[in-house]
Amino acid sequence: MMHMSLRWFGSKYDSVSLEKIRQIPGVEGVITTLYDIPAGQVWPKERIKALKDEVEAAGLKVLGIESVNVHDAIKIGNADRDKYIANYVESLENLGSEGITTVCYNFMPVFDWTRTDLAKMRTDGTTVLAYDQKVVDSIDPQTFFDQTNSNSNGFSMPGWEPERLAKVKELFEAYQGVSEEKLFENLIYFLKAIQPTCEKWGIKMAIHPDDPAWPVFGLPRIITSKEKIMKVMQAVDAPFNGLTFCAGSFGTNPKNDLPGIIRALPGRIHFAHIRNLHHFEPGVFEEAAHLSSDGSFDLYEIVKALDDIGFEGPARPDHGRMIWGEVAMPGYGLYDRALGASYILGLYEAIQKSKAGK
Ligand code: DNO
Repeated sequence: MMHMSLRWFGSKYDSVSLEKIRQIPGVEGVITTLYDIPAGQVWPKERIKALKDEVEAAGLKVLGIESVNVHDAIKIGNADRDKYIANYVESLENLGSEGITTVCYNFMPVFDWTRTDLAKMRTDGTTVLAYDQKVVDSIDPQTFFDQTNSNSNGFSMPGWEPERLAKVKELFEAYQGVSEEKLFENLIYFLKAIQPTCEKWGIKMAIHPDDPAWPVFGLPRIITSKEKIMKVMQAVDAPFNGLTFCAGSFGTNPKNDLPGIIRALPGRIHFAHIRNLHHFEPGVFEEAAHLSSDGSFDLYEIVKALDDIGFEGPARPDHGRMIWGEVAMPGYGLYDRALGASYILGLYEAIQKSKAGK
């Protein structure tokens, strides 16, 4: 059984309240985080407990964390990485002991997800996030970062934390010499180091694919296709080591067969991000409404593939359009994600009933 959730950044950071999330039919809980804790620092047990209490008091569950971010020293493989890994392990201990056992993270250097337009107007007056490779090719990373941050409706966006990215240039220098192979080795080193703690608490680590699914600004990317994710799954072949299946990220490359990726990973998909994109040409796309008819993906086939492999984790509607005049963090308004949740749950119900021969 798939568990429907909504991402929630915490009461200080999110324009959407838990009370509103609670009113979306079928949404059982939230995927949340301690947004103010920079990558590399320990998540205190009291803070985790307070977060859990707040969510539960609103009648919801904490279905997972997105994200416990990985410090760049770990990704780069710096001499001090073990210190940051020890902190990560402590955060996992604290989460595990509070019964929180699904943890999403990514291993993208410097930038997390990348979009070139945070509010592209569509013909129906809605706005969406969009990507055009030509724009990325024409500007330097610092300008890109500054533009992204000044167009975010005043919200600090996940993966674009000002303190981490204040020194984009230095970070880029630190990644000099980190090849794809090196980044992969550093990921495996990290996974092996956290494995005992994950197994102790039953924590499922769910790596998020790279978005877009190719190198940007010359930085290496290692989670971009079925072959690449299988390599990570095989290198540490244990159930704790799993994937956040993200339709929108793998789907940036039209060559990725989304249901095929899902079907290749039974037991290893711990979390699902379900959304749709509309492709114009290779490297140029915009995010669409969740409906299959609005974009390039077949959402029915995606939900069906998840169901067929026995997926039992949390799923969330991913980035929504900005509709009905809502002002929110780009991609993370209430209205379109609520429509997305209802649509996905509708597909899910139909799949269950047709399986039962009804
Ligand atoms: C963007 C998100 C990503 C994702 C991280 C996971 O909206 O999908 O920021 O949360 O890559 O660590």
